[in-house]
Amino acid sequence: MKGLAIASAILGSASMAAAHATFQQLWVDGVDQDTKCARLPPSNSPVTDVTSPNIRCNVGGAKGVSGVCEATAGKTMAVEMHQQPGDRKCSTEAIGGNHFGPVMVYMSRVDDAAAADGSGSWFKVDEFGYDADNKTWGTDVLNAGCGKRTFTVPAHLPAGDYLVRAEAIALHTASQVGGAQFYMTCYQVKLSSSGSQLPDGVSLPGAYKATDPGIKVDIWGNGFKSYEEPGPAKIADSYFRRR
Ligand SMILES: *[C@@H]1O[C@H](CO)[C@@H](O)[C@H](O)[C@H]1NC(C)=O
Ligand SMILES: [Cu+2]
Repeated sequence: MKGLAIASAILGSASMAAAHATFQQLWVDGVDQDTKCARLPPSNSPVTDVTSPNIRCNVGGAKGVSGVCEATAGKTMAVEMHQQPGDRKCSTEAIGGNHFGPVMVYMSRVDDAAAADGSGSWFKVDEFGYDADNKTWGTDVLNAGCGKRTFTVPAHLPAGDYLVRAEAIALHTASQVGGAQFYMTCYQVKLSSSGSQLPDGVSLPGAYKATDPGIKVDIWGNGFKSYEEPGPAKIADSYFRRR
């Protein structure tokens, strides 16, 4: 991977594209939905401006697709990332090279998942930032799991349509403002549930600042010991019990 990074520096952006990636597939309760309900980005290039509406669902992601995946609150979903469109080979790293950083999943309740533009309220349902004990990043978890990150959809959410936003942030050049690379895909989901509690959320853009400690961060320095994910705290079961 060190070799790849050096080659990238010499050859420039054309070879960098090989290390870039997109979230593409969705699994619902262990069943592969492929890209049926994914608003696939037009390329595997990152978004770098946290103030752009592209930070919601990537470039072109305000526009819906026809497919909607049906899911059930309290059961699992998995988001799946790969470097190239449709290349699900587990022998290829999901996100390559030195693209280390957190993996997070947000959800937003919407009237119509195929029409929503992502301008509503987003709450965080999953995150894996950095485990200092074993020096594992969220992106390492993706690479070890054939691109997949599995999480449980909170059981207390109301039934209805949602956008599910998967995000990986590559921090290899994030010691400078604007150096973090954001890779997002939104999925269109219809949720069955007997729940009735919708968490408070945040706006995107809005929730991130270019200088947040989880966005402008030197992960290579000797001083780097722990990592703080950007955005709101992940919704916990305790959040719902309070209400
Ligand atoms: C490091 O620990 C986390 C749990 O916090 C685990 O998910 C991850 O797989 C571990 N990484 C390695 C390389 O063992
Ligand atoms: Cu990159």
